[in-house]
Amino acid sequence: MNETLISLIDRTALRLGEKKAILFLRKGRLESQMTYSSLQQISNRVANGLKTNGLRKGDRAILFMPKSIEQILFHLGVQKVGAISVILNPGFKKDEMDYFLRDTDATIIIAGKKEEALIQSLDKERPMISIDTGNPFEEDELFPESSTQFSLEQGNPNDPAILIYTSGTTGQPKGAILTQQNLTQDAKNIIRIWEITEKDVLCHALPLFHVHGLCFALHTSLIAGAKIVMCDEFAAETVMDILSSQEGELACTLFMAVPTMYLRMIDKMEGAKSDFSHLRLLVSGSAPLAPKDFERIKKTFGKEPVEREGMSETGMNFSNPLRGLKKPGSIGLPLPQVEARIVNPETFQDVKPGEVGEIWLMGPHVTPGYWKKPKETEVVFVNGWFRTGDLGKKDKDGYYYITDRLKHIIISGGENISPKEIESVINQHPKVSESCVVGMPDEKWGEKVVAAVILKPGVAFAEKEIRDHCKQHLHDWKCPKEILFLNELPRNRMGKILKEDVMKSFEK
Ligand code: MCA
Repeated sequence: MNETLISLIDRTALRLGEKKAILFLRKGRLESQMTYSSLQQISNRVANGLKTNGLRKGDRAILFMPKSIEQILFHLGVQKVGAISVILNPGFKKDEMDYFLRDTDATIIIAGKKEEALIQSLDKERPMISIDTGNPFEEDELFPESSTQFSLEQGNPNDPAILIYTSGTTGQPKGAILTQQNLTQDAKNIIRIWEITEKDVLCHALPLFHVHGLCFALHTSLIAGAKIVMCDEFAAETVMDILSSQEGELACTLFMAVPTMYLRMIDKMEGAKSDFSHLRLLVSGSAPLAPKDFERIKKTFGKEPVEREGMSETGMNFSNPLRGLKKPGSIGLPLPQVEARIVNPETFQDVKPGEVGEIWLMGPHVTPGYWKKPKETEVVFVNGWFRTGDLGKKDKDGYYYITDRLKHIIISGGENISPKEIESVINQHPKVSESCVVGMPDEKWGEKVVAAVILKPGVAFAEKEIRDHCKQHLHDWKCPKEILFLNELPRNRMGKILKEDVMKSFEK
């Protein structure tokens, strides 16, 4: 039988039985926990319940809810049906959700209590299951009347398994399709290079709506049989407490995070000394880790972080070695079966060793494309090679570095944000003539979203109106941290806006 993500997880769960799989903490307090056999049996009930609600193989199921044990059980249930999990950021606003409902044409939505009203306001007809994730999880909570027996769908490596929406440079996010083969290849790669086993305990403080928290952290842990200490959200002091536990059921061996999280925790530590020698692996990713921050992590935790690189479209591509030289500023070496080239983006010829070019990838981990977007899919592939849109180079030891981006994407607190999407929202404001959104370097966020705005002639100053307008139409994380009003936007002779010059106007 072809391996699928869920067949690998199910096999581990059946083998490990009463071993603890997930300890769920809410606001730092241990609230509920689940063994591998409960995970296996309840996700069977959920799969049967979803089928009763009309979900079929290949359908899309949107999970629009807070991070919770229920969210994981629905994700596994959707996978057991052979349907496609679409896990979305619960902070999305009405316009954003309207787009996702249309783009996925989801058969069913699993919504949290707070998110339910927003879905209702958009589409009363679409089947929705509303889940109150605010109370401690009870084992008989989900579909108690459904059978705990479920025979898995025969999987096919090319079947789409999840959609991960990623900011597009054209404005609207694109649903990167990850197939069963993409996910199983990715998970096996990571388990292998980081030697994840059932002896490990992962501190999971990432959201589940990106490949970082979903694939690199959750899927690998469940397949390897590790225990997961899962936080409902990231809070620096909570995570520091967990990571400081050297024994007891919250004692961890692994931690994965974005640089902003590490910096928050280091600030909280304020130089206090703690022994983290029980942690065998600290991973940093989703945004570049500055060499100075590599050193700060090393100083605070007494261990060098492993910086790695991935994409929503490919899962993980590069990692510094678990055992061996970790190079600050480098994203490390290609993972098994990841083929990488550095190519001149104009001529498509490989650059000379050591020179900068666009990183192109090929391998069983690479997406087949974007959901219902054939044009956007066509432009990212050249003779089967995936164009990352990242500029980089390789050193003489084969270590890769990302040096710049060809695509206009801002990475704020590990979140990829499209300037175009924000500009189009700002430009809808009746007082705005045009705008230009750029990412400015920022100690806290890595890059922060800022907007230069040109008001229409004769209208009054409108900063608060524009801020409120953004908050109404955009996820909070996308809203500009700074708004600058200019008389005109700097342009070259062709009329193209000069982003570098716009950035200069924000330099203090
Ligand atoms: C929170 N805020 C942000 C962000 N997060 N602003 C900009 N960018 C952000 N990323 C704002 C909130 O709106 C709020 O604003 C204020 O900061 C405090 O919010 P809070 O939630 O307390 O922030 P935090 O907890 O201190 O830090 C946020 C965070 C979060 C935990 C770092 O940003 C996060 O979970 N980032 C990781 C996202 C992720 O999983 N990335 C992986 C995708 P106000 O005060 O105005 O209300 S990339 C990926 O998967 C690739 C493929 C890969 O390889 O990993």
